[in-house]
Amino acid sequence: MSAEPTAPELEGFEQTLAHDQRIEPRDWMPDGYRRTLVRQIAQHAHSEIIGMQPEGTWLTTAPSLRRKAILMAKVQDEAGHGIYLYSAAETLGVDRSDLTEQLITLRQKYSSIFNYPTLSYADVGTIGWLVDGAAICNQVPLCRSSYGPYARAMIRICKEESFHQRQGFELLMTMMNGTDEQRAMVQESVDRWWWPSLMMFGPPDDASPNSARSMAWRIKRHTNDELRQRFVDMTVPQAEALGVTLPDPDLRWNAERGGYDFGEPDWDELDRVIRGEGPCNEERVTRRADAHREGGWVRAAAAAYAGKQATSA
Ligand code: FAQ
Repeated sequence: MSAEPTAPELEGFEQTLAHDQRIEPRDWMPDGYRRTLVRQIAQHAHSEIIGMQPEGTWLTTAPSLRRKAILMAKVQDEAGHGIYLYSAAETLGVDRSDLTEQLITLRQKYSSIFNYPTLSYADVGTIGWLVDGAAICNQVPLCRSSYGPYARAMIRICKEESFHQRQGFELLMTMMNGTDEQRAMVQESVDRWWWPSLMMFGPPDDASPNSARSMAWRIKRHTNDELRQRFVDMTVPQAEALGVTLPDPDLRWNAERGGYDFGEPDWDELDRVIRGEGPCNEERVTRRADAHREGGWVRAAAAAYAGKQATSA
């Protein structure tokens, strides 16, 4: 773990990357690589946990038992994703409780997307379709990330996210086949979530300070703009199948480059949301901090039980 590598250590690290093999927790790694991974994995874990809140709002008012059970399962899956990711981060020598402390004291970030409100039940479908859809686009390449525990966590997460995306699409399709009022709810919801979904991929490449280093280390496999383009290309035909319009007058097929041209997201808005000035930032972090405090007795009881087991073994 030394910051000053010996020549064979550095050579070993670089060879592993060059052969597209995985770096494992026991392997030597540069401090910068470790720090970048902790930053990204912690942010990702926090996003999964905070990401339970927007949809969680609809658990008590889902329109049927079936919809409620589906939503409950999805929200629980997000908790599981957070836990796999905190475990992956812990293999890098950090502690989950410290990471949580950094989140609730605003020293670590989480995805901008979860700072928008869920105003109608259609938002549950739109989050599944667009937000989980964007998450899949971003995360499938992370299954080949150079750090073993992160890449392995992503495999299971992606399988579940892909199921989430389908349930969102199915929910929206059901509503689109319903009444005029339901169709209007879906369209209104898609209009609100489209641009924030594009912002999930991060700032444009020329304003992304971490991308080049993370790509060289093979933590990230594609740039923010490449993944955003992939998402748009994947989503436009799905929007057509649903019968909704995407709120972008500049969206059109570009036959020459075999992809859709699209308008520029409002990058000032992304900056504001990341700075903590989005519509729900305060509410989300306060709720997370309250839940952490109120759950203190559960952690204490679990630790006492584990201690008892260890002494009686
Ligand atoms: N929101 O230099 P870059 C999900 C920050 S999980 C907030 O481009 P990087 C599942 C960035 O951290 C969604 N902050 O950074 C689900 C950096 O700040 P720092 C989460 C953002 O790391 C679905 C600064 O801006 N997914 O949705 C955002 O190379 C439904 C400069 O940016 C992941 O975390 C943003 N959108 O690329 C759950 C995937 N974008 O740290 C519930 C893994 C950028 O230097 C319901 N993460 N920033 O202070 C990644 O792929 C990358 O970290 C990026 C950003 C692409 C997010």
